[in-house]
Amino acid sequence: MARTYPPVSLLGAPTDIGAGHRGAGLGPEALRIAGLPEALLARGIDLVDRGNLDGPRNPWQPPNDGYRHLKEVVDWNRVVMEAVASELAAGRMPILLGGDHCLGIGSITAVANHCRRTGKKLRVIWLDAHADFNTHNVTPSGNIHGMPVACLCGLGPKELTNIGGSAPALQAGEIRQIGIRSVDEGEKRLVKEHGLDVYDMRYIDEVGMKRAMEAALDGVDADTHVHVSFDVDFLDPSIAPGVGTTVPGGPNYREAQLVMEMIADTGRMGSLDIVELNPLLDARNATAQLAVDLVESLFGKSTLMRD
Ligand code: HAR
Ligand code: MN
Ligand code: MN
Ligand code: MN
Repeated sequence: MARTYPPVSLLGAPTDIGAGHRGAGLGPEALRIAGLPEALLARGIDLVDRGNLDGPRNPWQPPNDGYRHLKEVVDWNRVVMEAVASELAAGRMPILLGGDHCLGIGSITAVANHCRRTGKKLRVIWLDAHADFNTHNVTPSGNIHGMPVACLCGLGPKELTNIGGSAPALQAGEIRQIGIRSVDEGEKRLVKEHGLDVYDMRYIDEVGMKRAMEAALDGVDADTHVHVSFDVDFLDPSIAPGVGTTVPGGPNYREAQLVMEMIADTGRMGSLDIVELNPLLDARNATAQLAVDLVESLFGKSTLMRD
């Protein structure tokens, strides 16, 4: 049976406020130019592009007390959280076009609050090369895009951990991380302490992507809201060079497709972030085009034999 999807809203968040390289702020436009709206419309999805959100410019300052641009990061995340919340309240599926991954704080806080309000279970599928579980004490960079998962789990400055009204926004048990292959020393300790469920590349090499995704999606049922936070640096840099922090040894094209197809098969995706795309580092927008291709699979493009 062909699936039907809820109406979708595209929300652009053109900022690199949490990143260590400039350029992720151009991500929303690169995804549009790569044909994201048309691709979803062609799949029969009821789609509205809300255009771009507005927030502070990037002052490009060094870290202060272990955080770069904390105030601006908070401002951007408030804007994102409110926009995502209002789409969810209207029964729509928000797709956040980042922007760097610090925006996952606002996006996922809004999703978590929505799930509490509606009594849904939440499962966050975090596709990334990085665990993004740094705190200001252990961060090697001060870049807040390395901290969103920690903030969501209650570890971080109160302006971010409490952005949705109470902390933590998320229980560690609500998140599964896939594709991880770069975790800083202090960050490793925190990931273990907090019991994050991590399907790292070693695990994927050993058991295969199919079994990793079966484990990550285990327990997803009709009452579950699946949020996908797709950091484009999840992908192997040989197929996705257009990101600020490439890490070798990521999923190849087929593995990435399988991830998206298996998520699509659950029929439970309720919200999505596409983050860390950096068009200034890309080769003729190829990484954006690949991201669009993979998002089509998230919306069931490849289910030919299973409909
Ligand atoms: N772990 C490093 C740091 O915290 C690099 C983080 C890079 N982050 C992202 N998001 N691209 O996953 O500085
Ligand atoms: Mn990330
Ligand atoms: Mn990353
Ligand atoms: Mn960091």
